[in-house]
Amino acid sequence: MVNIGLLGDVSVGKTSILRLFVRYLKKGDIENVEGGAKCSVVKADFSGEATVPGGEKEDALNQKETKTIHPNRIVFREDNSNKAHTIFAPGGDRARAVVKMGIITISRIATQIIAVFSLDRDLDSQFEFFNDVRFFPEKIYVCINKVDLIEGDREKKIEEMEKQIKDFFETRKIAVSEVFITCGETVDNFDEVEKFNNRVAEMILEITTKS
Ligand SMILES: Nc1nc2c(ncn2[C@@H]2O[C@H](COP(=O)(O)OP(=O)(O)O)[C@@H](O)[C@H]2O)c(=O)[nH]1
Ligand SMILES: [Mg+2]
Repeated sequence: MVNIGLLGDVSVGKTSILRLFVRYLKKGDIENVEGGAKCSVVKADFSGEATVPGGEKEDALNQKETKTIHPNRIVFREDNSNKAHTIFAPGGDRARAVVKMGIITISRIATQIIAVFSLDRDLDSQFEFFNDVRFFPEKIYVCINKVDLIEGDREKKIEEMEKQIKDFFETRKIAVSEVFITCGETVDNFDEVEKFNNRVAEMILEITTKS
């Protein structure tokens, strides 16, 4: 059994990634991605989300903006092997004591960590989040999310960010096993949305089945 911890600054897309993965399991799309296999949701707990009053999404999409207070959690099972795995996604707002407690707890119990970054934002503020995380395995995975938000030379931007992230962790004696480029949202103005949505599912399957 693998315990994955999805860690990263506020709004990089941790909760969205978890929700997208649940949709892949529920709709059966999980069988059709690379390395796909039949899996079922054992438990999906998003009770750690609190609605942000007047959040910008509230009217526009009739889908309320939420903020993670307590860690969200899903448990899923690989149907063939019957192995169950858990993914935890705590909040990112470590200024709140209760959120910070969730981050520290999850970093302790996770057997695999995915450090999530947003491609469209400055890295310094995103790195700050990780200064508080005390328990790191020797090797972690990195997810660069929101790939759809970059116009122009996307490849170059990804390459630069990858290098900075690897340097950041390697200075702290943490090796980066693999970097996944993802889109955690079902946006409709991005022609490669399916490919990068699939990367979310492929990332989680690869990490759980490899370990
Ligand atoms: N365009 C785009 N938006 C995303 C993506 N992933 C998440 N979002 C949006 O970013 C915002 C923050 O996402 P959320 O999952 O709550 O981030 P968290 O704070 O890390 O849990 C939400 O409005 C999401 O809809 C992505 O890949 N592309
Ligand atoms: Mg969240």
